Amino acid sequence: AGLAALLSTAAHADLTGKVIGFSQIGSESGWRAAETSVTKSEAEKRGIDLKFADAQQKQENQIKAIRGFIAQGVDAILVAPVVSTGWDEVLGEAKEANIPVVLLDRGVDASADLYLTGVASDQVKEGAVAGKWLIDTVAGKDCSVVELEGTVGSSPAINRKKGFDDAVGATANIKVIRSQTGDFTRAKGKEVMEGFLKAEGGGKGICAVYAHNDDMAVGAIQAIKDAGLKPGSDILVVSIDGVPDIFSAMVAGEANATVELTPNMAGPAFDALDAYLNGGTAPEKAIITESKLFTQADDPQGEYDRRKGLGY
Ligand code: GZL
Repeated sequence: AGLAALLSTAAHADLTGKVIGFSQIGSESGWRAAETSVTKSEAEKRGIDLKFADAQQKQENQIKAIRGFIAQGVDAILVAPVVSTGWDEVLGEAKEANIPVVLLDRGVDASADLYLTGVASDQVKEGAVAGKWLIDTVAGKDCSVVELEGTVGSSPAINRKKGFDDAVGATANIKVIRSQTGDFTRAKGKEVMEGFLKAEGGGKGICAVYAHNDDMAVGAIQAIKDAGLKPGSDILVVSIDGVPDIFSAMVAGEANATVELTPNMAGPAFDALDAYLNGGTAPEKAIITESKLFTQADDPQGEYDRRKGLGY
């Protein structure tokens, strides 16, 4: 038992004292806030000195932060890239400085040798799971859907749109009639949904709203109620993340389905860095996290209780 304990502390000790920079997008959603708090606690557990930088959703702030980490000579850098393009130069600078970079929860259109690995969900699959849920739920009936897209140019917005649109596009009865970005925020999601409702005769013609994250869905739910309609029944609500507030909406019958996204991307990232920095093991280029569908039939109150306090 002594040896095992020794080994396990040794394993954990491997990142003790390491200085790791984290360029976080911002705090645009409940999920993002949870990712930040989980990353901080995972770093704490491993004795990592985490340098945290919040970019307020601006790529130029992320690039500045990454350059600051390089100048500090950190041991590694975590980046949640707000959009997928424009990273080659700064990632090249990190590579030049021999500092491994791990991407969290979003991808980049840059050559794979510019980062050690990425930890993210299969975002196309998330959209497809949401699409399949709607196909099964409307069961052949005609259904006009409005879509609240994530941040323009972000990998989740591109991929979740592809997954959902391809799935429902294969049916004859489900049609996406309007699609617009709500930038992953509640406020924008509400505002855009208000526009959709006005444009569609008060919403009578709308059968469902698909939101690329729960926060925009929660905003849309408010807009639907303000328009005198019942979210969850007059207009079905399906989204992605699995944050506590979507489960409380399900309890109230105001949301129907969500595809869960773990906020713990940092755990696998730190494990990959541990193996790389201390054992020279290069990880898989992509570490894919699970996507699980939850509906009103899946104990939403219990799911809410389980997630409350997890940093959301
Ligand atoms: C997806 C992640 C998204 C979340 C949103 O991996 O990047 O960003 O789904 C967040 O809540 O804004």
